[in-house]
Amino acid sequence: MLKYICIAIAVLVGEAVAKAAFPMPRLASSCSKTVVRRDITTLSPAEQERFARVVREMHRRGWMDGFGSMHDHISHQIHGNDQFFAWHRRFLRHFESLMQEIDPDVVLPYWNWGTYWQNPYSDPVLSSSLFGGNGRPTDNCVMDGAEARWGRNYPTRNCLTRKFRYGASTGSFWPMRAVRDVMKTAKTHAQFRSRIENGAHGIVHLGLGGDFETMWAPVDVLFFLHHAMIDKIWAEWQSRDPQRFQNVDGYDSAHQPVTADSMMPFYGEEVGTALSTNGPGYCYVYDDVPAPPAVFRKSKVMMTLNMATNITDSDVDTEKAQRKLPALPVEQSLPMEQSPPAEQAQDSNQDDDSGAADTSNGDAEEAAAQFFVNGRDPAEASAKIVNFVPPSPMDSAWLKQRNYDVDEAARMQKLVDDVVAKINLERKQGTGASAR
Ligand SMILES: [Cu+2]
Repeated sequence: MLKYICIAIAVLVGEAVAKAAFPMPRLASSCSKTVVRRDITTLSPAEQERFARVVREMHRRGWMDGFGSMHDHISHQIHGNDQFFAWHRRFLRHFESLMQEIDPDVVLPYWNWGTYWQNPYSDPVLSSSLFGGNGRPTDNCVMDGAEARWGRNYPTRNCLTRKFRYGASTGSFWPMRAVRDVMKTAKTHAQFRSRIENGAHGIVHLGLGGDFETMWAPVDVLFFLHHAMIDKIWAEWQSRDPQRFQNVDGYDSAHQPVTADSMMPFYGEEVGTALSTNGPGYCYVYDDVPAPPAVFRKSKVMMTLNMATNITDSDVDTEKAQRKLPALPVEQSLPMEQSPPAEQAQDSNQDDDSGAADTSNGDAEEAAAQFFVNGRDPAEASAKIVNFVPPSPMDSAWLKQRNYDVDEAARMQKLVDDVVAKINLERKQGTGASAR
């Protein structure tokens, strides 16, 4: 008990200091409702605009600098070790809760880079109607989309930058089929974390370049959508075994074991409290991942804190209700018909590697393939199946500099190469295989 009181005092002091510049709302100890995080491309134009409005306001208040700075300062504690998944889940929830201070009905969407894994630079998410694309050639400043001409004040005063890996293009990302391969084969949390962090996760940071490939990447809101995708992938892996909502394994940056009782850096809450997306204070599910079972771990630290400051669940809820802004003139309900098709939801839990996988994205993949036949006769191109291209290896200097595991990255490179070769072979044989 004394331990938790000490931690609670430390958290309260830390909060007071942090609050001066950057709000750190404490998580509620219950859920008044559970929200659905969706693929941003399935949001209606009005919902997308509403989201853009909120993030512009967060930027105006300087909060994006706060997120970039915070992530950069503790980067070695939250990357390259098994705090990675839980800490980033908490970090996303922090971001989402600040979004909700501005507009209580906005939910963090995710960026499904698996849809346009072949030609991410034609992904609508990277278009001017959403997050904008590459920085301009002269100074890499992002000039279009929701973050057009944004400035940042961390780590220096500059514009927000992106610098795609290959000039005009980012290079390929991972197809979901390769991600699901990892979901299937990784048995422990540590294995799964290392494979995802050093594979599918890293390639997106490297591909977008500029601020996105640094440890202050959270100055770019797109960081949160990319990490929501990573969080969704973790949630899907967890949904395959209920034990994964209760326990973690592996090591932290100080080579101490990570357990459900370990504290998350900066937040001072137990890792165990972040293991379920719809546990107390988190209160969300993903649109195509089965909802976690209703077994939650309540934080001993938070209960002690709430006792110390007399905050009860009902206070938190009332406080939230009072903060509600007047309703905005847009539809409030989530249009369910815009959710991914049912086949995809089934596919998310499917271990079967065969051609029975979801093919709803075939058009995007064919369009993606067309990119690589630029300059060829279109008739010839459509008559011929053009091979998909796997992501190219991440440079080892880049990996080392950012504390990635070079050996794991090489193993993941082999895995994604093999999966893409398999997809290409199946396409050639006309077995109707899908990359997802
Ligand atoms: Cu991170």
